Amino acid sequence: MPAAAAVPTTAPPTPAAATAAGANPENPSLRHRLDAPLAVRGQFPLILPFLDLTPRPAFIAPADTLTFSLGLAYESTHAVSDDLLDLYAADDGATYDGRVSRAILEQTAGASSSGRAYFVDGETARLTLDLEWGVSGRVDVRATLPLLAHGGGFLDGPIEAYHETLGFPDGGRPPFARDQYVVGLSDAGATVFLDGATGGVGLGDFLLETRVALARPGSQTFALAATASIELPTGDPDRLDGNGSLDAGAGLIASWRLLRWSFHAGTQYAWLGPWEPAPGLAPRDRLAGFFSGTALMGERSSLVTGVVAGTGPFSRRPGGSLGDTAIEISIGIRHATRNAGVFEAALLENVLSDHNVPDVGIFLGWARQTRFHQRMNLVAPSVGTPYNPGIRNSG
Ligand SMILES: [Ca+2]
Repeated sequence: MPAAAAVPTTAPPTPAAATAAGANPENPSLRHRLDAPLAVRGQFPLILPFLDLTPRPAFIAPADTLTFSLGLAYESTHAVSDDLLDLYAADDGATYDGRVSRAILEQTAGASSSGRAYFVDGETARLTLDLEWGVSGRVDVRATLPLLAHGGGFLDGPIEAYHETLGFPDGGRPPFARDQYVVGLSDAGATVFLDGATGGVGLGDFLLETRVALARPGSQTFALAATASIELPTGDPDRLDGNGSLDAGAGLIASWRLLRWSFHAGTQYAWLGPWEPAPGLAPRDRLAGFFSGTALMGERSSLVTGVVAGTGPFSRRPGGSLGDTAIEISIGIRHATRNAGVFEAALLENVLSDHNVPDVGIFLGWARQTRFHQRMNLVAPSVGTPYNPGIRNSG
């Protein structure tokens, strides 16, 4: 079976035309699979309940295609407000045995000039099941169901050793107990505090997105698209898997292809619903942006880099970086198989010393595209269509 047989295209361009159009590999659908940004949103446990920007290309999915994707992000986070860190660093965590309780968090917030204290220490796995449907070539829709698992994890020791070996700042980890799961925020008398992960896997907030082409929908070299998103409150607010209310967003994305390079940039404004546990703790809407650069390497592989930055939902305040702009970078590789599938693996990193993003993580992804009508077995392919009838039974 030829490459990407499930996504037939018009006659392949000549090699010269392909280079001029930046469509190398020659098959545009193969390129579409290789040069998208990594679909990784902000993973900070206190921001995870809210709608955030997930980077997407501006190129709309071809009409009548269905793409099923799985993504797994696993991240380790350690974040602490300044006064709380000072308290524990004063005697190297001896007094409280390196453990933060709700009472200590609230006392520290009350005594702080900012009125705020926070502590986030844990590891979170987020698995996304994602279905994208190319409606018309100008419009596509996507549904994403996240599944979340939280725990103390196992990475605190290795991360401290890694920071020490490479001479990186320790991020305030040493005075605190290792491999615990604690997420706490106390601000102006309101507190959210989770000590110990609730076991098992929980549903996150269900995300619906659409993209609409704004310019040159057929172009393989430049695309501009508007986006609209709604996040439904399907996640349990008590596990911090959701915020318990509806979030909505609107945005703009642009993509360029130049020879073997592709660039994507986008922004999204999100109107966030109240945070059910304590509405006053997360009062701001979220503004986020991303930039992604990808380079095709060889016939079926690519290098994918990305930066995602966002502000909100927490207000800016001295005494910690919780309300500052959060910036996460990613770098990964992607490989397209010969049967319309794609595998990807990436490293997620926090390059700044700010305490408002996870420290380090990995992302693994897999996607496969197929034709909607064949997959759903709704119509038999008529004579002369480019569809391969055999695909119906090929799984
Ligand atoms: Ca939400």
